[in-house]
Amino acid sequence: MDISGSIFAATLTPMNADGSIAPAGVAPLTDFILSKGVHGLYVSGSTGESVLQSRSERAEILSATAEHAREKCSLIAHVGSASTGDAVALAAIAGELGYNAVSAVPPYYYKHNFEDIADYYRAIADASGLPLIIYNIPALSGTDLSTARLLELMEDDRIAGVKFTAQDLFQFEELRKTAPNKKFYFGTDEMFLGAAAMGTDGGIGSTYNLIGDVYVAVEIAVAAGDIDEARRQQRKANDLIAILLKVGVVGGLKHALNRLGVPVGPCRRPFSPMSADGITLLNTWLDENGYAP
Ligand code: MN9
Repeated sequence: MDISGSIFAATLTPMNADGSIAPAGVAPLTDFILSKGVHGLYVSGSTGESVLQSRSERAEILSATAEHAREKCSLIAHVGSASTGDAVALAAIAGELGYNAVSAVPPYYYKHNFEDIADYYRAIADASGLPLIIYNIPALSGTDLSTARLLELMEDDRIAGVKFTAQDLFQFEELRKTAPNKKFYFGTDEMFLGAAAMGTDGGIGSTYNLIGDVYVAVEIAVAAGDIDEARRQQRKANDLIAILLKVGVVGGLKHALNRLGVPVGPCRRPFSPMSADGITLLNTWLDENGYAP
């Protein structure tokens, strides 16, 4: 099955005031994201606070998203977990729900050897029957797969590519050049232009929930050879990202969307509410850039 489109929002998970999941919030959030021209959704990943959720909560969010968005855009289900059993169960659900692909971080917390990691990915591919995108995010997963190891995993036909959330554009370009039949999506929003300039199959990120149109514009400007416009757009994103990195990326994005009337609620603990200073800083940017309530 094909994964069409190149610009994917790594979706937030709507929650109620008490931190329980709010599947009813998925439809308005999806509609807001798609109204900005984004091509698809990457569901239940880092931005979705998935590691703070039970398997059944994640399944509910995967299901609510598929029901609302299956006919509207490409869907990638992130099913990665510390446990192969949980990842496999979610992968099977994603297959039944009509997702276009699954994705997974390497199994985390324990330091697994490469054979264990490869076995985990094979089990996920078997369970979903869908193309599998490896989610490489060494800063959070604790596993830094080398170029050679990523290429070794991709010898399996079912492994369709990599979501690359790291900063090494040299490694990214090497991977893309060496495995031209696979898809490589860049996941560090603040450097999307760098990846687009060197060549990428697309971008998947957290800030695409709010400013997806900016990444669409970067991609179009690069394709047109308009580097000045591409830089202007990336600078706009980076002004926001610099603030989000101070106030908290997921909490800041949820605050911005709530303020625009897209109800996504708070983050789940141990994430704490934003400080008053953080709210003022972020509101100032939102007001000055066309995201006032
Ligand atoms: O992969 C996100 N990474 C993390 C996606 O969640 C760690 C990115 O979209 C970042 O949130 C973004 C801001 O640093 O680049």
